[in-house]
Amino acid sequence: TSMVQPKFLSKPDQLGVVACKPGVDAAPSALIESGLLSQLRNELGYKIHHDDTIHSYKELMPASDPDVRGMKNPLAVSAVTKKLSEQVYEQAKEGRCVLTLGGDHSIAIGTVSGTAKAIRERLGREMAVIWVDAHADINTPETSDSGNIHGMPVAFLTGLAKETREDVFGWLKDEHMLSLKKLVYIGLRDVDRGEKQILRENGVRAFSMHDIDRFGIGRVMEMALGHIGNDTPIHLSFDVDALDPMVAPSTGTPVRGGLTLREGDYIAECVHETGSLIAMDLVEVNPTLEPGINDIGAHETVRAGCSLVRCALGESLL
Ligand code: 6HN
Ligand code: MN
Ligand code: MN
Ligand code: MN
Repeated sequence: TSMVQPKFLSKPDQLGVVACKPGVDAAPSALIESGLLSQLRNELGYKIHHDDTIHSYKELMPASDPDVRGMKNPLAVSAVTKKLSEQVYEQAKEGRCVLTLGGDHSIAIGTVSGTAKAIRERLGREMAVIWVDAHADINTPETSDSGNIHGMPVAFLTGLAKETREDVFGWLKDEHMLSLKKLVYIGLRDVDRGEKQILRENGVRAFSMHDIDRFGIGRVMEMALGHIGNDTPIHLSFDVDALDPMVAPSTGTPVRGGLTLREGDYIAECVHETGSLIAMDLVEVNPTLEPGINDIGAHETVRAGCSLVRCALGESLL
């Protein structure tokens, strides 16, 4: 066989798992109940480090949480992502790959900052992020129409959005940051005007559905990984709404014309093959948003999510 040798993990057979549900209540439990962690353990051979808790972080929720610069629930999201950042950091600094089951995409403020800090400390390197999503999630509070922080995580992680208030993401320091040069998008098809301007002005590498149609997913992955380079740890942040709503309907902001199941799995497989994967987020799975009948949509979405995770962690190796 052709076992992939992880390049940046000191404990390649060990997986840190963080399960948290802010924003989308039922997702981590649905993923875990459908057997995801036992599959990773029994079929892929991972030793799993998990506190057997699905964190809701209720203890961190403020009594009152008025908007700041138009952001909704700023204190709650800041406190939760700060805590999550510490949890992910604790796992990543051990040299394990870290899987986070969310939660809406605002949790990436926690996960990416946590791995970025751990990788800097352990290896003295800057990591890259592959953001697979229908959306760019790079609004600043000022460009956002919705005020929803799940549309802003990339802006905070790259320093495009800044806040001095410690309790409103001011806890994000230099060691948590991601370079805009080390960010690659795949699957974009619903990008706000202000976001397009940000992407253009900063020369961010982005592969839209149009690019996937033109070049095929194979070429797109070659180009995306080529941009990141061989010698860079990769954090994969996968928003399930990158997939077409026909195959993953149970999500908060579905956009038609997305990735097929195979294209999604292929992205995850290619990232696995690099040997550079150090963390993955699976976000925006929301089984309570049930557009189909008899739970079919929720079940299919959970199945698709599980498949993405297994592919990123090496399932398809022959
Ligand atoms: N997601 N661009 C829109 C906004 O509200 O800023 C949608 C964001 C969706 C976020 O899917 O993770
Ligand atoms: Mn997203
Ligand atoms: Mn999205
Ligand atoms: Mn939009």
